[in-house]
Amino acid sequence: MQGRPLSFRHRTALAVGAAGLMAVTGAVFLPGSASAASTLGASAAERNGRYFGTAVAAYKLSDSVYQTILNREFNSVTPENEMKWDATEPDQGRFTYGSSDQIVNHARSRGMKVRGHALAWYSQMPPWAQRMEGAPLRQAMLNHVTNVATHFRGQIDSWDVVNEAFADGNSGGRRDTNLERTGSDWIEAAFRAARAADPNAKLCYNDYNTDDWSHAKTQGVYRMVRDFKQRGVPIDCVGFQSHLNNQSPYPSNYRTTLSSFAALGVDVQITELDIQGANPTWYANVVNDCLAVPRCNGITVWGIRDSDSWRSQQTPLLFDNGGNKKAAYNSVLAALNNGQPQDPSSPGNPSSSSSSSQPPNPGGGCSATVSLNQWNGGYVASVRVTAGSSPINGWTVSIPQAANVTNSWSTTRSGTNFANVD
Ligand code: 9MR
Repeated sequence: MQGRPLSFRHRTALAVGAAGLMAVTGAVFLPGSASAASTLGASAAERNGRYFGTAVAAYKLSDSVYQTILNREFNSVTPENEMKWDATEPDQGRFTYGSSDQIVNHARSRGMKVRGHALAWYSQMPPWAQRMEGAPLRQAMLNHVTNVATHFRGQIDSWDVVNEAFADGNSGGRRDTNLERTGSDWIEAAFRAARAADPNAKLCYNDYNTDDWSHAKTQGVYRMVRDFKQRGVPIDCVGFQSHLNNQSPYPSNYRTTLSSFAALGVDVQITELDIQGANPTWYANVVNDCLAVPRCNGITVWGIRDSDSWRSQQTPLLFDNGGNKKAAYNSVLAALNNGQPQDPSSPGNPSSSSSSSQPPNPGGGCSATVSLNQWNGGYVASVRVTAGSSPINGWTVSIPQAANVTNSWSTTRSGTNFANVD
């Protein structure tokens, strides 16, 4: 094992073979016993209660093809535009909730979660707010957050409290907007107002182009979240929009991004996923990465059919214009169904205890323990790698001989004998 500096100290790894040796990272193998849910939402729910959601437009709920797919496949919705500032407060102090209530009622009456999107955002502000600045804008923003979060109190699983407040490019700093110019603490003020209005909703910061761990923008958001956690600003989650395309490809360190944020003590959510050309491999990678991070609550795709997408010409979604499942759909469902039913770190997980052993010679600054749980048809081996005096973010568990690996979760294998995580 080798250590490299970073922020989390423990990782749990699981593996199973039908007979013989195993090893790897964060994986469960259930030969012959994997459940095979037939819809995205049902499968995600079996993975520790995760959700698989979609953006929804209220005016499409009367489209029978659209509604049939929505109700069949998804267990979370995000109003695509209906909760934005321009929709909910078109004139200052006059709040309108018709279309947002319609989506919330549709979802909740069917047991779906609702992601609220978005309370404070420089874009899609109503014209009256666009014209404001300084203290009056700050007060209007906080009043808006309070009013909208109060209206939906108790109905929202997670709120995008602040959306897209960081700049693109290499600065790692904030985006220059009229909200930013009200004082750089406007973001934490928005979070505090949201917490006061709806204490039970998870409060998220949400942004795009924050998928690549090495990007300045990702690091800028990371520093803000770390600071918020240190100072007790009420933030519960970070949303990664993950609009992936040829200019913003799936990054191989995506899992590192998710786990690094999670290590700060926040949940992570993939909030607006779409992928140019609906590359099935990239879609599966995103699912696998979410499943590998216990605090990744779920995935939302940004629309149902390609024709519903804000980037429809890129055909980035899971269903074609006729509502037929695409290859990416099958890839996503297979990845979900391959995920372990329950995270090893969850309380009460029966596979997390049984026998355990310590390798004779833990290497470097870290150590590992292995615990084994067997049942008919296979076994789960849990490998817990623990950092030594300094944190690590890269390590490898090697399999001495090729194990009979039948399935994996949270695992990147190279060759037949190694499992790597970074
Ligand atoms: O999909 C949304 C589209 O219908 C709107 O015209 C657009 C206006 O800004 O917003 C789109 O959704 C955005 C989301 O609210 C925030 N992240 C980027 C999304 C795609 O632009």
